[in-house]
Amino acid sequence: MGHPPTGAAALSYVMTNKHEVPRTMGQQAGRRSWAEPWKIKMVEPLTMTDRPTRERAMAEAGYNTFLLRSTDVYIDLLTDSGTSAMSDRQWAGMMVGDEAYAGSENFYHLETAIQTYYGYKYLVPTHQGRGAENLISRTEIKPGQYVPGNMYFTTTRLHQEMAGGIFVDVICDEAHDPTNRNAFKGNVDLGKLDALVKEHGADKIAYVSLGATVNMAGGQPVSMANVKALRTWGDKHGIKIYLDATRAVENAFFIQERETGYAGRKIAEILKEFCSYTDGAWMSAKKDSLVNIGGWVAVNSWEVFEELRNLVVVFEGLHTYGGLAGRDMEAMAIGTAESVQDDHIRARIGQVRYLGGLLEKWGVPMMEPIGGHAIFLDARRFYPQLKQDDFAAQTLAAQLYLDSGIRTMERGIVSAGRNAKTGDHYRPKLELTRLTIPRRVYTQAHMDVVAESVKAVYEQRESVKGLKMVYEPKYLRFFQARFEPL
Ligand code: PM9
Repeated sequence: MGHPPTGAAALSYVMTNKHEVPRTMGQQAGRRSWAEPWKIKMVEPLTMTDRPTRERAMAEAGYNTFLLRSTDVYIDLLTDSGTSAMSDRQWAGMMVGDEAYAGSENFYHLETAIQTYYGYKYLVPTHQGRGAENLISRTEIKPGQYVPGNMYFTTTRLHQEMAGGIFVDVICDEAHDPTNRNAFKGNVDLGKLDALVKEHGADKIAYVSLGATVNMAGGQPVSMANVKALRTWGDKHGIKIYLDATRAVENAFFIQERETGYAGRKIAEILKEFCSYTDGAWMSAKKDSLVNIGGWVAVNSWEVFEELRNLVVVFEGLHTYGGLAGRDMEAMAIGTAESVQDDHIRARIGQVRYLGGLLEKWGVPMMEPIGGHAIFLDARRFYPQLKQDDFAAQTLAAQLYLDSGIRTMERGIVSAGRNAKTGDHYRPKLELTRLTIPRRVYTQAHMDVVAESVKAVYEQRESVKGLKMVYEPKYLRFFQARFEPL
């Protein structure tokens, strides 16, 4: 295991990203403790259930945690999407919603916030991230074009495919190995991009779809050096770079922590610099921006904006509300400003690492290094007796719920879905169960309870058998598929 590099070594760390993150860095050892930069004003009681109740609920839900009722869940780590606790300022903002059909004051506040913190010129609000994905995919993809990206995301790839695009994975190889501890496992491999241009020609490439951080790779970051290099590459070939900015604030934290020259820079500055190398972005504001609903797409080109603004009225609503209430846009504008505060993001990732640190200590196999928004358990190593077709990660999510009422999510073969042309399962190398931490919601004591449950399930791992799929919906099957125990 290496030490943080200095001098010439630091340059190679940035340029090649072959540098390993030491475990002590993952846990922020040697530094004073992180603590939440807020105190609790309102609480929501949790339900605790007994094992027979959970067994019944899990069977009724077809062993799919998405089909559980939330009242049957104790600690909900299904997703960090739309599950944040809003601040008192955001709730106050909800009270000044301007619910005019057109030209709501809150839209202009949101527009200013996105211009200020993300730096793009033109903004179109949408009801959530996939609304924005639909608009940008329809605008920028011609049928038959390739869309290279740093690992697929479920809804993103589906919209790209529905617009006639063909997704191609161009993430670095390290991202597919859960034991590899490189610092920037979200990076695009420019060699893979070059090969794609060589094979098909630049005009067959719609744009580069850049996620930061990379959700399906375990919340792994993209370096500033990589996005800069991408910009240069895009300019050379006349290919645009679009950012999935859903967790770009968390990405900025890793750049501040790991990349030479950024230690003294503010998260807000790093985020804006990162975005400046891209042509535009789409956003699920339900994550970084601390709101329960909302999204946007923003670009620098007037022509692209014109097309997006045209389309939004078909699918979402007028271009000054995009399917949202005025109050939602106000909460999003305030949440955007709160999300880039250095203390906020340090505590947010500190909590994820706290949980990961406990599991690391107990030898539980997981995706390393610990990423931004979640702990991803490595179900292949957790249950070596199960084949991928036994749905190891889905099984692990079910076992965690049965043990303690904690709800997690599969991120493996079920999430990957099927190849639309061949009908075969996509078989991702990563077979992961995600423990996703909502922002500003749970305490350190909740994390202790979660860790203890994972440990208990790990200790009983040998007796576990897998699942078989008994119902499979056509799109995004992980949401509604049903299973039975083998
Ligand atoms: N992500 C998540 O839990 C919620 C839906 S899938 C269970 O991780 C990225 C990187 C996302 C994302 C949603 C979307 C779509 C786009 N990009 O859910 O439509 O993580 O707001 O955003 C989920 P919406």
